[in-house]
Amino acid sequence: MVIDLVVVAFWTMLPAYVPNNAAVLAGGGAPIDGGRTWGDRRLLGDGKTWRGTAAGTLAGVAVALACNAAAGPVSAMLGVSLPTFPLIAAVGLAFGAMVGDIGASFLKRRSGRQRGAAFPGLDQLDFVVGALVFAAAFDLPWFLGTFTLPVLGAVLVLTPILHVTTNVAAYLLGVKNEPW
Ligand code: CTP
Ligand code: K
Ligand code: MG
Repeated sequence: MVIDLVVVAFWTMLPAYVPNNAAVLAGGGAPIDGGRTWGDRRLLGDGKTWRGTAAGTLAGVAVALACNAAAGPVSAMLGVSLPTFPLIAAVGLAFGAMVGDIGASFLKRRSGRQRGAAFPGLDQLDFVVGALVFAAAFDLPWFLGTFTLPVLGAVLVLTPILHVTTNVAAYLLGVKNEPW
């Protein structure tokens, strides 16, 4: 069933979805690039901070641990088989999501985009690519067993939709400066 697939994809990516939103709430303080520039442009910009990155990663791992505790009952309730997250896989998903977003900022600055500028496509998938690559690198057996092709496909369709809706919501709530 398509709905089961969407539920599994959403659950499996939760530790990667939470970090960026947590970083928005917790961000601030020293930028990772320390203000450094390459040519006349910043390396990453003031929007990528140590505090946001650490808080985002911790939040994603915390969500994974909560999911582990809830996986049994929630699976039974919904009648689907939801995965649990080994700690190393959780760290891979959460930290990878942050790294993907940071990598996108690097590309944005290189291409002349100011902090906060939109980069359609990249904005919606940077953290997914980062999360998947790091999860695979940190725990390949778990990754291969969890991200089957149908789940992967559902993730790639679901994520941009969720990203757009959560960011518009965060913008309307006044917690995010731009609706992307
Ligand atoms: N944030 C942070 N550290 C991160 C990611 C995000 O502190 N690693 C915080 C920053 O306060 C940032 C906000 O979350 O301004 C929104 O994140 P994002 O939209 O990714 O950053 P932008 O400010 O839009 O910067 P960029 O153009 O580089 O994406
Ligand atoms: K971003
Ligand atoms: Mg932004």
